[in-house]
Amino acid sequence: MRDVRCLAMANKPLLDFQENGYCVLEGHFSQDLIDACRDGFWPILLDYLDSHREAPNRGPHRHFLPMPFTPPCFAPEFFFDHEVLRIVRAAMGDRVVADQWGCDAPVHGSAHQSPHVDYQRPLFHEQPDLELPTYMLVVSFALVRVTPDNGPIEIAPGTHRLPRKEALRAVETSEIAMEPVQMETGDVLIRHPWALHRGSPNSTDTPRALLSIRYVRPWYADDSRDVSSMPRSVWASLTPDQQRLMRFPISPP
Ligand SMILES: O=C(O)CCC(=O)C(=O)O
Repeated sequence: MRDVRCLAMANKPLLDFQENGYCVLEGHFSQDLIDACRDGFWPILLDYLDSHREAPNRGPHRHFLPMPFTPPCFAPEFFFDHEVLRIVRAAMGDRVVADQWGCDAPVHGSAHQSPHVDYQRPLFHEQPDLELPTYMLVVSFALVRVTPDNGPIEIAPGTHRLPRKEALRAVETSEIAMEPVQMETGDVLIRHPWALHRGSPNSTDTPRALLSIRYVRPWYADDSRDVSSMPRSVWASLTPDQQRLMRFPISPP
């Protein structure tokens, strides 16, 4: 009986992901890793925000920038976490690859985005609403606590399983309510990019940095977001199994 309960607990995140289009693993990543990542990345983020203040690329006062692969911004633990990969592989098979690594940072003055999905084109344009198995998903974690004040991502649960028009109508009429995802540092959000979602306003003076890794089935490719190159020395420090999971450009030595 206890084993059955353990199994049900272990599978809950995967079932939530499949049913609602997202799940959260609470307190999953180590605080030390997050703190080190934040310490390394914060000056880069502030410089970027300073030079791109007038050129937000995700709506007013909302920025996306590719994450560097230099430690401590990059840590293998973020990409090769056993439990996260168990869920990713259960959803998409053993041969998944990671192909995006970036930061979304709404800043003071940002507003609600329109509800949207994270793919630009349906896989089969002639059947845009064809119900397909998952072929990409996004794993995110925050460098600061995400509270109602600093712009939690909002997700409309279950909309990844609806035809797009129906999903949009259900959200517009509030038949399906958007759920703000508040996060502690260390929490990991695993999200189906087809579930309608939107950024919400950050009314604080601290950028809300949410880092995301996209995993895809090995045959799927698009260049929907900028990515940084991985320094050759970082690539060389990975095991062959880890290298097989990473599909990023590698910088020349
Ligand atoms: O950062 C967020 O809260 C969501 C951002 C987003 O969905 C986007 O820019 O497409």
